[in-house]
Amino acid sequence: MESKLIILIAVILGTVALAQLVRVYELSAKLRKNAEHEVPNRDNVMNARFMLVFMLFQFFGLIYLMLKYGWTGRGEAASIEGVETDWLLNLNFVIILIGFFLTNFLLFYFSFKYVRKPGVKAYYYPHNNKLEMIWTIIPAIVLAAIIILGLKSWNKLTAISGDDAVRIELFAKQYDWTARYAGADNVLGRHDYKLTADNNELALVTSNTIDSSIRIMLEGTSGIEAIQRVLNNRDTVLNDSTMNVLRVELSRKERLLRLLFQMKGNHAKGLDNSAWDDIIQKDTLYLCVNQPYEFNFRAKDVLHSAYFPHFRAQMNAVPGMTTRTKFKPIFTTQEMRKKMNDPKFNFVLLCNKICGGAHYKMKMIIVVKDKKSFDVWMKQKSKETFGAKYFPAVEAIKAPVVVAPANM
Ligand SMILES: [Cu+2]
Repeated sequence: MESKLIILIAVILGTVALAQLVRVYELSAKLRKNAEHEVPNRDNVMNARFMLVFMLFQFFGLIYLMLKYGWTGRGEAASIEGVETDWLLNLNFVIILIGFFLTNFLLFYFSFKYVRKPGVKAYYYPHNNKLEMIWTIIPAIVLAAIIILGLKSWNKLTAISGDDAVRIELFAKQYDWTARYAGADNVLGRHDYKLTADNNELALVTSNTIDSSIRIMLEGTSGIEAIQRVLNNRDTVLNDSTMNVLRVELSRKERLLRLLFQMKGNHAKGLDNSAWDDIIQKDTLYLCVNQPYEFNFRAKDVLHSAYFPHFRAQMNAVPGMTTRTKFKPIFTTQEMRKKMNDPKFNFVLLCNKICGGAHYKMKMIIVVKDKKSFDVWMKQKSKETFGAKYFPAVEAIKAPVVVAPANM
């Protein structure tokens, strides 16, 4: 508080002192019989030289930084697609650098060269059609080329992959990533947010998960039957507002139950296996070098953005829709550590949208293994399928006898 007051007083006193200085300058100019607006030639020439110095400072500063940090400061791309994206980025860099040197040279050198000289009057030159054409058409062509090349590459990156690509889903929520490998059949099981439950975090659709959700909705601790019991209990006296809250909750749950029964009716049991063999993986994403991957993104709550800086890939994860991108890693984590001369280096998946308070820690380590050690890991991991982990006795579970009430 005290320091703020001192700063405020200093600012006020500084302003007063500045005003007084200006006043002194004006009065002294009057004494010297100079017009106030007349800038001495000496000052003009000095400013012109400063223009030149500033230009050289910018140019050499940029060149120095590029020499020190690599000319775009990005390091080597670790995927095939990344190499192509880098090519596009480099092209943009070249164009920007040409623009930077050209425009800044014209701006600062001409300010120096055409400094006002006593007795010389400026030539009045208001318009030139040819020049207008040149600086409209050239940037238009350059921009069109950049956009067309970018769109071509975007379409390629977001198209559905061929059968050689392994499919992985990345599920984003505040504040972590969950990966889902498509399993033995390389088909990701379907999902429906209405099935989100403790034992089905990713809301995968199978006959059993639908039945399980129906059971929770009906018989769970805050399920329909529990609410009905409270409402029908004559021994407890509830006030009107509590009754209303319970009734609203009941009708909401009944509506959800109807939707679940509808889902059950429409569900083809044949699709179950595509979800049962999926493998859910948290914290670290393991990839195999030289294997093409197709990533599908989903968000549970708000917008997130999956950002793989070393693979030069980025894609938004949007609630209510699935987005997609792909890449093929070309270096293992070990190889990259050697390249970067950093024994602790790791590839990462980051969230690149400010998605909430703990956004900064929404990160997943990516380990790229060689084929042999990846296969060893996958062999172990493939026992932990969605079915085995969350519905251990899938085969044994008989379709529970849950019948839609007649009025639904
Ligand atoms: Cu996020």
